[in-house]
Amino acid sequence: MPNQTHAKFVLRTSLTSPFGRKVRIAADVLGLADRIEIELATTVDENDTLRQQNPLGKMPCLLLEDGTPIFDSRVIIEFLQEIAGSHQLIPASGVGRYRALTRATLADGIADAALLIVYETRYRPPMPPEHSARWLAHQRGKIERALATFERAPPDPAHTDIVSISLSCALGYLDWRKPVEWRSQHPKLVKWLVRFTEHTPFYARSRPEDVK
Ligand SMILES: N[C@@H](CCC(=O)N[C@@H](CS)C(=O)NCC(=O)O)C(=O)O
Repeated sequence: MPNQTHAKFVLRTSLTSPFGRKVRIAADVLGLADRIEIELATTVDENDTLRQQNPLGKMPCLLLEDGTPIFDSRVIIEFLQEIAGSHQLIPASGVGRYRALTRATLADGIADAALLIVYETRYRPPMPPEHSARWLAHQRGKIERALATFERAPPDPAHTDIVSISLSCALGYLDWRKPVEWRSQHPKLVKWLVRFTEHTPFYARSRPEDVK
């Protein structure tokens, strides 16, 4: 891979994607935002070049200057951290690294399950107008167990890392799409999100609700 020290990148994402939001926040925290141009992507459009860039048709996808695609959000954040010469978001090694990555995966699982609930409506034929109750309960179970785990041990709100970025974006997605009502049952997480938002101002500036 050519030297990336001064390179510019293209980020294929929508502004409402919780996973794209993770990357946008990470880029801001790492001081790389002005080297990343956002090119909006639409996952339902089969003519969108996203499907050539990432055959899975998922966003976010980062493009290097030579067109090399990098995905998924966690891999992009690893890449951005490396070119920033930082270990702020993901520890370099040791148990701390794998603990952070595991907790970040748990937080991403909330957004994954929430998306699958939203997609169940989007992709289901309109007639007969039936939801698959078992499928929805299966996804809600994942969300509830993951939220309960974070409620017992929220991250440090004064530390912006892969865990807090992933969790804040997952909670932001729950607030926006409302596949479950999470706030009444998770007072510690509600408090955590307020404090995280104060500590990481770009979080508020990247809200999907504000996207026109
Ligand atoms: N593990 C992936 C998940 C990405 C993902 O699911 N993105 C959604 C949008 S928020 C998507 O592209 N969905 C389209 C599809 O699944 O076809 C990541 O962390 O980037």
